[in-house]
Amino acid sequence: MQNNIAKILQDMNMNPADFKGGNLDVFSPIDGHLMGCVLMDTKETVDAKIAAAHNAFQTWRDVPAPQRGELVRLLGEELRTHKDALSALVTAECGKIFEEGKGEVQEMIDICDFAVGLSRQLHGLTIKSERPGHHMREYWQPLGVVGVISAFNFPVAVWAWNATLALISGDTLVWKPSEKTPMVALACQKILDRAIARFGNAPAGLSSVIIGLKDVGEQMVDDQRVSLVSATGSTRMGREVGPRVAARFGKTILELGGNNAMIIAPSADLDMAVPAIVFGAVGTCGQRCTSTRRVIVHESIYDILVPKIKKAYASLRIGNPLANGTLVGPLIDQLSFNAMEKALADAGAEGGVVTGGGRRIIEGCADGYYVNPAIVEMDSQTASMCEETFAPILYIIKYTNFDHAIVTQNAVPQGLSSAVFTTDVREAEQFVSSVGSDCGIANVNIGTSGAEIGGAFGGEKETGGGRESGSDAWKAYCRRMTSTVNYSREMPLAQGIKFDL
Ligand code: UN1
Repeated sequence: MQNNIAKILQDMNMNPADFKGGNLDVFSPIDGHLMGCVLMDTKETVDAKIAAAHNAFQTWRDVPAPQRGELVRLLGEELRTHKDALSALVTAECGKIFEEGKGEVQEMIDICDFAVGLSRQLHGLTIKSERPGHHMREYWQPLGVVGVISAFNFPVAVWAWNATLALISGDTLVWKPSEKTPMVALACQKILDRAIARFGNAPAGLSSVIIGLKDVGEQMVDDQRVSLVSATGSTRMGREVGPRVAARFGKTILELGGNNAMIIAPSADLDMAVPAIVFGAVGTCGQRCTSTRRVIVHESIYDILVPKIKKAYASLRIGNPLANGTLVGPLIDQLSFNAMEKALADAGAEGGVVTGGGRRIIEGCADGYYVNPAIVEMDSQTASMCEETFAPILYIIKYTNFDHAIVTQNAVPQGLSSAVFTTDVREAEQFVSSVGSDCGIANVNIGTSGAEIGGAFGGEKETGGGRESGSDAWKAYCRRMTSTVNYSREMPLAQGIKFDL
């Protein structure tokens, strides 16, 4: 494994020595070995990086947006060159299977392409004025420094969603990655630095990484110079970050916990539903914020669907995520494993019938926390089903009435992703109607996870309400300006007010 890492770093022209001699140990979830030891930022270096980003903003905001797009285009090229190596490092550091690691880097490449096009499309509105000889317009101006907080489970794509949109919008960046995945963040910085070198004249301090624990993140969150904090992680984290940023009137994009459900209707095509359920529930070892956590299945097909899911679970290849053919890698660490065990114990106490669960020892990876993905059959939606446990636990309950299934789906505090499997057009349309799913993502005949970058990504309620990635999410990285221009020779007031001097 250690040799693998050295080879991966070499493939990215990175020096393994850069990851030694620091004060933050990085362990691979694959086998628990010490991958590296990186240097944490101090109060002073965090301050210097924010100051540099703030300075860089003064010039970057004035670079024409399509030129800013050129930098992002070069970043996309560098990512294409280093896709396999970066994907392998993602796998080594966060444990997702190599195929999903590549998918994550592909999301980075896709958002680069999207942002390059967008850099020529940062358009505002023209609005008809009520006054003669007046033009009213809306501009989207650069906002400032964007602080990104990202989680271990999508350690590079989430940064790219934010960074690319911020850069083309004219913003600069400071990134606080999860303390569990600092190496991939430093690798992304190297890759961006290469693009910046090719670009030629980007201001110093345009984008930097700050490494450390909670205190480093808090310093960034509280810094007045950081105009927008885009934070991805737990609802608990969002509850702290949101009010702190709001207290200084900063902006936030919060992308927090999910508790995503699939409703499986009697007319569903089960050959499609089963793989979608299984990928949704066990992909990334159940550690996506979009992971499928609940299946709400019509009683008439329960006894057909559940055995099919169990059969698929029995054939899952669990093991080293770098190995060919593995479908389920390890959990991130022991704490995650403990949380899974506790959730399963709670489910049992609530009357759930648990299949699977428990640790699985993988040869050559004895210190990794591999688990048997679990299925919990419940009579109704219980308290523990309303919590997000970042692990492969799939709760299954029956429904009799479609309206009630939607109510059950919505009756959790989170509101990220949802799906219905049905071939009944009425059910499908109801699900995406105003009285349907209350989530930010509502899919029909597609699973809850694996969203494309082209749509706005995020969710409602305790998921935080933010939107990243595609559609018009870029507007959150901009300052909206309304401008009225009087090109007449009169000075009329709005609302017909007379104020004759
Ligand atoms: C996350 O888990 O934080 O939709 C993001 C998906 C991925 C992104 C997940 N495109 O599953």
